[in-house]
Amino acid sequence: MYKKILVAARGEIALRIIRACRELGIRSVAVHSTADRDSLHVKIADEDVSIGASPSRESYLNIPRIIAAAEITNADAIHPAYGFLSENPNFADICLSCGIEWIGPNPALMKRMGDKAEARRVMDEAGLPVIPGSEGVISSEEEALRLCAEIGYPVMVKATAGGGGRGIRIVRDEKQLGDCFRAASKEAEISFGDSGLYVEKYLQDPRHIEVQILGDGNGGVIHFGERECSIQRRHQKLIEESPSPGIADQVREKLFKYAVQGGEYINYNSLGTVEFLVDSKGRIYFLEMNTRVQVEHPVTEMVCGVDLIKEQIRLASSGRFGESALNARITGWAIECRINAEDPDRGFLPVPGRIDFFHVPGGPGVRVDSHLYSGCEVPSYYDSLLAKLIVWGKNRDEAIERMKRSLDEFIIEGVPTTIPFLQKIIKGRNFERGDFHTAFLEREIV
Ligand code: MV4
Repeated sequence: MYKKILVAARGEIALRIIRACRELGIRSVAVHSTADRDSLHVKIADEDVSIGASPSRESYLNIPRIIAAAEITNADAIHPAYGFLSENPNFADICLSCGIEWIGPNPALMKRMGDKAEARRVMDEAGLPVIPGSEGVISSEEEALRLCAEIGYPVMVKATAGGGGRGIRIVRDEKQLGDCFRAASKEAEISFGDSGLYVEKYLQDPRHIEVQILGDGNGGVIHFGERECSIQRRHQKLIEESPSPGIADQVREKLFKYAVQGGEYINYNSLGTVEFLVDSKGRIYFLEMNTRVQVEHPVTEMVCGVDLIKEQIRLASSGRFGESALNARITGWAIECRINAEDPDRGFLPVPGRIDFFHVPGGPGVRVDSHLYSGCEVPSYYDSLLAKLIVWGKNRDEAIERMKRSLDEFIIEGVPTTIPFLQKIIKGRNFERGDFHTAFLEREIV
């Protein structure tokens, strides 16, 4: 087992990973920017290294500084968490060539799945149903016109280097295609340095459901059930739950089968997520694969009784599944709300500031993953996630009641938060019915 792990991240997820290290008897190293010098992840880690100025580019995205921090502290491995460098195969390669182990899949797989058009092609080859669309990246506007006429409008144009919905456009008809194509291509070039696009048939009001998997790199892949992630705003998930309400058990079993099949086909060797869209008729389509731990992993942990981060670390060091991963069974229901420092009345504008008072809910079935404490500062440089509130209940009704009372108990003073907005959704009729087709959240796709 590793003796020391450097966590290349900040916020709640850095804390989460440091906690897993502590339980495994592994020493932890936190890295931090100037703005984060008083952050909780720095306080609870065994060691910490200051890696640069507040902007992410100068600290959490600064590869030489992070590698230097790992060398100075003699860390055996780096855990990239989510965000920042977690999906950067180049960073993974550099770690490995410096003799530092990478707690994630092998870099070649990260690269393949990071290219969304390539991922589609590979999963099609693996026998997964993919959304009708282009076979790879489209090379010209003329080719796009020809293809889209074949597929039939509406279509979606997506950046191959994007993912999670960044750099996508709906195209309603042929007349819009040229403009959308050029705009998306330019945007992709600016955001990702890769202008490559692919197209897919636009599915009307699908559900977004993902399956958590763990692969051992020897052909073994296990799954930990699904997560319903349909409640999003501008491609940011707001509420996730497991299991997904309102899909038939046959559909659920197929999702598991496809996720495992996909993981086996690529010989996946870490924690990962296979994302699907499911239409109102229960038809399943592969969407993307994420090669990192995800924000919403705790809902899976709550229903499976597994510590996914510990299992991921154990697997990275030994190449074998742990007993608790192999014995995981799904019990009850879990829901997660993401609480952000944003003002819903000002278009969800992120609002940094001092947390004057912080009180978390507790009691049976309640978990809060947060890096906040009374008196801490929320810097303006990073994403606005303040806390994840996760509840477990023996069934969905109990989980919903727990979520309502936990949101009521939560006190965050000093910055506006999305708590009132989440309360409105959770208390609403559509959420209660598990009916997300009706798009009760404003669903701006572009
Ligand atoms: C789609 C889609 C419809 N058709 N792709 C991609 C990333 C994720 N944030 C949502 N994505 C979508 N991809 C095709 N071909 C619709 C969405 C979508 C969505 C899907 C399920 C639930 C909520 C959604 C909100 C916006 C976009």
